Amino acid sequence: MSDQMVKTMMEDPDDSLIVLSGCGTSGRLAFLIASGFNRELRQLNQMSVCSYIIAGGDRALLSSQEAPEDDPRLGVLSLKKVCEGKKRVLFIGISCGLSAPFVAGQLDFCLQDPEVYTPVLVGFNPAHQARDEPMPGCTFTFFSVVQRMQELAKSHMAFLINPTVGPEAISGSSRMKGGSATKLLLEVVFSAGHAAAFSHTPITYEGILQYMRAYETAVNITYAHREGITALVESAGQSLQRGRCVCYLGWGSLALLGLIDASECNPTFGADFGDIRGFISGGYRQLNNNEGPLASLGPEFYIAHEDFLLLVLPNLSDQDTVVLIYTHSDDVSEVVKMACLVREKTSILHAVCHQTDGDTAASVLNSIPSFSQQWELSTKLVLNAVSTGAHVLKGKIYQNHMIDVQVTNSKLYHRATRLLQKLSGCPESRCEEALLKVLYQMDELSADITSSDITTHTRTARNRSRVVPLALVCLLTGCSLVEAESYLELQPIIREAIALIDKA
Ligand code: S6P
Repeated sequence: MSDQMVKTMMEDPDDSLIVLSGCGTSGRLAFLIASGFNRELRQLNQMSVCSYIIAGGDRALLSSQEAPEDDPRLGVLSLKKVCEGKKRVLFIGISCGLSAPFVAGQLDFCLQDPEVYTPVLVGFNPAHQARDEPMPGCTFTFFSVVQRMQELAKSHMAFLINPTVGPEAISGSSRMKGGSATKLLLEVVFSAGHAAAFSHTPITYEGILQYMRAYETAVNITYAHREGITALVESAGQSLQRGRCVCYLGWGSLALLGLIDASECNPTFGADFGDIRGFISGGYRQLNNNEGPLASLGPEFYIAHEDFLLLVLPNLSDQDTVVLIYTHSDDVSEVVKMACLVREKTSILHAVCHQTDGDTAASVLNSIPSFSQQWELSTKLVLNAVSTGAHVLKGKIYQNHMIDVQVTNSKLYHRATRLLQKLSGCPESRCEEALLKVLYQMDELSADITSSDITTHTRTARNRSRVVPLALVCLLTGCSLVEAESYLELQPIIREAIALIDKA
């Protein structure tokens, strides 16, 4: 049904708008999908009909901005702004865990004005597991919003797309399965709406199944390259273990997947922005984001190949890994030129290259989902494996959990506390206390600190690193914060650091 809505919107682009919105990786995928869809429409000389919203604005496309996720009012304000003057809005809120207050605020706003807004929620938790925690300044929770949507879904005034995709390979890392499922599902919905609006192809169950199967084939082909992916993960892991870097140099829309994967490493693994970096041929011109060039915000936002050549390449050594990401339809001579320049500095050079087997131009153009959508998914899977695998090798995963997670919003604060409980076996109150001691860098907590709210704690967390590993070492060994810091400095892998302390 939501694909029917997409069709209706496309037939009346002047008064209609499709808005995709999310936080963190869900917002980045909103950007990727909306941009891809608008590009397709432009190629058909049609008006763009899609907009994206990412919590924290465009800087969140490339860097970690976790705090705005907690703000439902900010979500509403940004939604009102993009929808000004529109008579019909299909709002697609993405929250893999059915948890982001930013998205809950937007959905609640849509539910209050059904004449204009049709809300769709995309996520991968069963509805009864939606977050039921009070949000600042709100009378509703994510869960209560989901309940209202379920009611309206009966009369097709709202839609809930929340298949269960199973647990993530690394607990909590919704960027992987959740992110891939978001891309796949929404592209299927959009492709079906698109085909119905422009080539009068009726939307059928079989048609949808066929789109899904094309993605299934893309996934199977990708994982058939096991050896290649393993070699890539090993090189990237070695580079990170040696304190060196991994650079993704991409062309076309595939480069976006590199930028996205790199940007996730900070909040997910506590990585430095220089550890894994993405660059895109054409820089911001190719990115075509709402707010335009962001390079003035600092080196984290230097994304063009020229920036790589000027600022990164001169310092590369034989221990850095470079990955070229392109398709046979990109300017391959440019790729070769880049490969030669990189080779002068490092021999660890890999390529993720996509092409069709014995294709004809027609099959490339007519495929639904398009080849570029399938290549994007395939690239996402490979790069997710590379960055996750490399961080596993670096010791950033402890018992299948992302242990060095940032504690910069309420979801992550609760996750960190639960993680400490699970891994240390200590009661919740002791774990939270250990977390706060690391955040405020003191062995005894003052009453001022213990009575502060989570927003204050998560704000303080912005300037801290290795918060959860330090708290865990303190809890498991009973050592002081200063001792834990010095052991983790000597041995960043928690298991080994604990063994060192036990031996001492
Ligand atoms: C990705 C990372 C975050 C989430 C963001 C939104 O691995 O965990 O950046 O993308 O917190 O999560 P959700 O559940 O609302 O999609």
